[in-house]
Amino acid sequence: MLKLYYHPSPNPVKVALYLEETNTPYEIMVTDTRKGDQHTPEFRALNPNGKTPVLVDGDITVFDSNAIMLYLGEKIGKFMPANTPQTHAQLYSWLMFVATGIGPYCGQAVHFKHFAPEPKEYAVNRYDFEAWRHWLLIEERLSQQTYMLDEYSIVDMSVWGWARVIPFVLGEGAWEKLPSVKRLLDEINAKPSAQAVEAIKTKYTFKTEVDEESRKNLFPSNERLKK
Ligand SMILES: N[C@@H](CCC(=O)N[C@@H](CS)C(=O)NCC(=O)O)C(=O)O
Repeated sequence: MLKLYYHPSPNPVKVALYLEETNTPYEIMVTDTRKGDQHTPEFRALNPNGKTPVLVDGDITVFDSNAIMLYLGEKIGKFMPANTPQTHAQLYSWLMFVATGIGPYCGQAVHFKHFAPEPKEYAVNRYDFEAWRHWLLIEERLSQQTYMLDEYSIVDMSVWGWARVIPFVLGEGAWEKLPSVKRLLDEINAKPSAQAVEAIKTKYTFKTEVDEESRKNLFPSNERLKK
């Protein structure tokens, strides 16, 4: 059975959504990043980058959420556009846009707004600006068509992973400027597959506090400031 090394955060949830959407059996391998599970030698052997998710499929290991989405899409053959240069150009462009834009800028916006020490005005401004800029491009796309590609696909699932946490990233009023993103989020949230993903965090125990131990495990760069 597939093993999904998992924490209930934006990048791992998109993979769980794909597995639920395709009724693919999988085992959750709890990887509690607040407790430091991502830094063990066993985990680093699976993902040298020390981050969730990782998928183990027999003797095959895939890390990085969007790589896993492509791996599963190609293996299982569902929620992938037709294999033409035109449709794959759109697939790769938008999936990489999520991977290199939405994910990193939202992640840094969250870090600086909610977790970084002062002074942080410059960084908050930059990452909030960039996170907004990226989401407004998704909004524009989704205001013109129902899904990111011609049909519901792994790209929408990747968008969903981060759309779930938009108020935490951009602020409580964000949906007013992102109605089409909210439409897609609501549509996916209403699916039993998405509800099954949300239930994972209640079936397993994950640390919720962001205390000194969590900060040490999530933000190892802070250690350099103490020297
Ligand atoms: N590019 C990676 C980023 C993975 C990532 O940042 N994962 C987060 C959860 S969303 C994590 O494991 N954080 C723990 C840490 O940074 O130590 C992907 O898309 O999988």
